[in-house]
Amino acid sequence: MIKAVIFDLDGVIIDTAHYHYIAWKRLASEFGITLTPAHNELLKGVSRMHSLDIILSLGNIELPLEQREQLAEKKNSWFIEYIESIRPEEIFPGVVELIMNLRAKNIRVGLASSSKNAPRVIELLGIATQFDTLIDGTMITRSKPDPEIFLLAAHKLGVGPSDCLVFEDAEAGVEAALAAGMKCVGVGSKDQLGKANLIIKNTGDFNIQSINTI
Ligand code: B16
Ligand code: MG
Repeated sequence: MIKAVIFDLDGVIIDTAHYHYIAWKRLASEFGITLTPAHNELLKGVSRMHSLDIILSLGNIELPLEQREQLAEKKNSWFIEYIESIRPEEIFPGVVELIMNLRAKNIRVGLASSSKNAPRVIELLGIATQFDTLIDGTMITRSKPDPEIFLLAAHKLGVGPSDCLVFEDAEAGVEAALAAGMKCVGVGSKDQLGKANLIIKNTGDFNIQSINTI
């Protein structure tokens, strides 16, 4: 029996993944690197510094830590600028209803985002009170695909990992959920998320009646 559902944020509840992409693309272009949507799949769900390291490795660029931290900060300042215009209307269709329906079934609901900006995004969307626990990138030491974030969310929700179902749009996130011993719904395409127990195109497509048969 699924007792808790844990949602990723970027790409599952709202398309902030797009804002990450354009900010990274802007930074990459300063190094003559053309970031493509395929490269971007590698960045989804992973931490800011790890994402930067992936981008620099595309151009075979090695830089000292101090300079990499400055670059990560620069990307983040652009990202923060982009997200300030986020409005509740940008929540993907059917997501608020899905969360309400889960809560009506006494299923606990958590959020587990690798993003250190997740609290601000959730505030802008006005949905903080919908979650029984909110875990963000400031609360973990290892980002997805490590299972730490989902295990922490399950612990805070007071349920065992095998009682949890995770919604993820990133390959690293699907791997993290499975490594935590949880079931995982992949939101997106089979090409990236083939390991998930179920793949749906949009979060709102999920049929809550099938929750215990995944
Ligand atoms: P920040 P999620 C992840 O969020 C993003 O998918 C990933 O692209 C980003 O690098 C990471 O958060 C860190 O974000 O720079 O804001 O701390 O998908 O786990 O909600
Ligand atoms: Mg995501």
